[in-house]
Amino acid sequence: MRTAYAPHRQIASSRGFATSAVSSVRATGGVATFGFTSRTKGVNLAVSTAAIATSAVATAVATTNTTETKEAIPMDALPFDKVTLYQYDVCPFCNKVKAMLDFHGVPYDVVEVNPLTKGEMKFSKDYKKVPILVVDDEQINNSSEIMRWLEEKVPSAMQLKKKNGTNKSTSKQSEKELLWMKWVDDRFVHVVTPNIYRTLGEAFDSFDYITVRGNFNFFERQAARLSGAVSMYLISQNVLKKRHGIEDERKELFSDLNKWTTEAVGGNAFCGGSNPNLADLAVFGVLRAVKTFQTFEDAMAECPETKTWYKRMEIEVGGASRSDGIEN
Ligand SMILES: N[C@@H](CCC(=O)N[C@@H](CS)C(=O)NCC(=O)O)C(=O)O
Repeated sequence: MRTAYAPHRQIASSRGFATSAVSSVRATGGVATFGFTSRTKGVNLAVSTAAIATSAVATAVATTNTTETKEAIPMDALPFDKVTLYQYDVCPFCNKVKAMLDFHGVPYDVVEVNPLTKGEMKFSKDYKKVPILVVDDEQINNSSEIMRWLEEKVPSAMQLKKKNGTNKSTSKQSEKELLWMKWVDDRFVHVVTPNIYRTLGEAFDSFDYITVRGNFNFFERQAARLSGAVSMYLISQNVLKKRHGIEDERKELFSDLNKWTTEAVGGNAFCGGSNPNLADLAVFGVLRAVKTFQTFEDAMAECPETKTWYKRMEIEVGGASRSDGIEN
């Protein structure tokens, strides 16, 4: 069955981070993200710090390669025809959405947005952050809103829940899922960010990634590499950590991950019980975004419970169902 959607109806989120579109080094303004913009000699140098994460250099990851390609849901079985994700490749919020799409095997196109010009997002008049998901003619903004929207629309998600019975959305379970999803957006992302800029070396590693996976022209790329790492290191130390009350970023990351596995996952396989719920996918997405960085390696070494849960999630999520064949 196909549903007719209103053209580009926007589902705007009221709970999104308050970063401005031309964000963040207005770092004082609400950089809750891996993304920032700095001004260098009049050039508006926006760098997806989301970049943070995935260096194209596939450094040995403390996980096994379990990402078998999962069979994608045939488009015919879905209530829509075309799914396009506008993203910065390693933006943690975009990675939440990719985890969701991959988990359900929904085929999707990816448009890598140039963070300087945002030319690819001209169609979006008021909302200038990523991720944006366009499904046929409908635009959905904000990672958590997108995940919820997909959960309602993608039949396999519902079937999975019915079949197993353990993931029933009782109000208690929904509350738990909501609580931890909020924790990811309000806390976890902000703990991961300063970790990837913890030292100048780590900040440079992060920005090396941008030069490989981000959508920059040659000049933007060089500028981003040179100024991005230093800027983000300083911003992270002087602004982000203070804003989120973080002293020792590694220590707090480990403690947050232990909190996640103890309180959210508990004695179960997942926060969602025997199946992942949206909170599992959100935490997984944020971690997968940084999987080639020292932060991730340290976290897996220091938090064995998280490593076990992450491996379980890797199997559940499977390979990327994006149409360009690039792994997430
Ligand atoms: N609450 C939003 C936050 C999205 C967000 O802040 N995205 C960053 C990239 S990581 C962004 O687009 N910042 C604006 C910019 O780069 O200009 C969500 O969950 O989707």
